[in-house]
Amino acid sequence: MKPAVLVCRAVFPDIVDRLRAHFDVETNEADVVWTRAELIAHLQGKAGVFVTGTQPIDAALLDACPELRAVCSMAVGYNNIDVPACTARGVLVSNAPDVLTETTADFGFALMMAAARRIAESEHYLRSGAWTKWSVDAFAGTDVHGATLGVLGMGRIGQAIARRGALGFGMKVIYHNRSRLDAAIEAELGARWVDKATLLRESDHLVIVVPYSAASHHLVGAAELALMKPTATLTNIARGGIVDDAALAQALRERRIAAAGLDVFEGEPAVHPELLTVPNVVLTPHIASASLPTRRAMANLAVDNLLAALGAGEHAGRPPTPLNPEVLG
Ligand code: 8YV
Repeated sequence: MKPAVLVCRAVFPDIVDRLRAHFDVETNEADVVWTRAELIAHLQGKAGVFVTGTQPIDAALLDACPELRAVCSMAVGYNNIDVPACTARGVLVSNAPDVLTETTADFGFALMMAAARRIAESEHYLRSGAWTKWSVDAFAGTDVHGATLGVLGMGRIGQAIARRGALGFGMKVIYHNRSRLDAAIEAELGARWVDKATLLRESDHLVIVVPYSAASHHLVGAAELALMKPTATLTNIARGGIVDDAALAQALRERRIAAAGLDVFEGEPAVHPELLTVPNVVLTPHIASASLPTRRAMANLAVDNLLAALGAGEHAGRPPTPLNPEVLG
């Protein structure tokens, strides 16, 4: 009998077919966002599950699904998965790094530029019919080229954004991260490590790219926003909850910072109501990795991992991007 696996959300059918060649596959063609109880019900008898960045996989769920052997996500961020709980139960976990780095960095840069140059705000103005004459200072924003780019979290995506800023836009790059980059990478990016307060004080454009964890919850709140320049922008493409959205909305309304670009939100898909009414923020629905080729690459990588974790396919027994490889051996 073939092992049974579950694909939690609607995924490119041809990519799901790669699983069907080896497994009995249950899919969610209707793309229903299952409750926890529904997810547990669908997981009964399944040896593997394909998840996205939103299905919570924790100890209690694992205990309710004792046949589960592999949890393979098409997201790079894995704060929805309790990896130690999986490891303790011998369940392999994989994420989907690298394949989305450049696409996500492109989007982070676009959001930062849109905030700095007031693109969304001015587009809404035009669409509303309010544009009746050209004016010298209408929607005058802040420059990106030559400005100081501050990167909070200097992993793969942070470095790709820094590279765009330094090489493409002549920006001075400063960053804050728990660990410093190698000197050679700092030199290539022209990036200087600074403490968090210096990063907040000196950045003209702050881009947040840290993973979410208890330690990064509200890493940027009222106190941190108070350190920023009134002309600065803040862009968050990491996870909701890293920025205190209520404090950010207030800072934007009071023009204590100039503008923000947000792709992720606390409690998304709900968005803090104050953010929906302040004009100087660009809001997008968690789409930083959403180019078609990249979303397909992410899904294919999750499938590669699921096949391999359950002993099928060309990488059988050797998932390409495991988070807890110790369970394999
Ligand atoms: C995904 C993401 O779109 O990879 C991540 O961590 O946040 C996004 O790129 C989403 O989570 C897909 O599952």
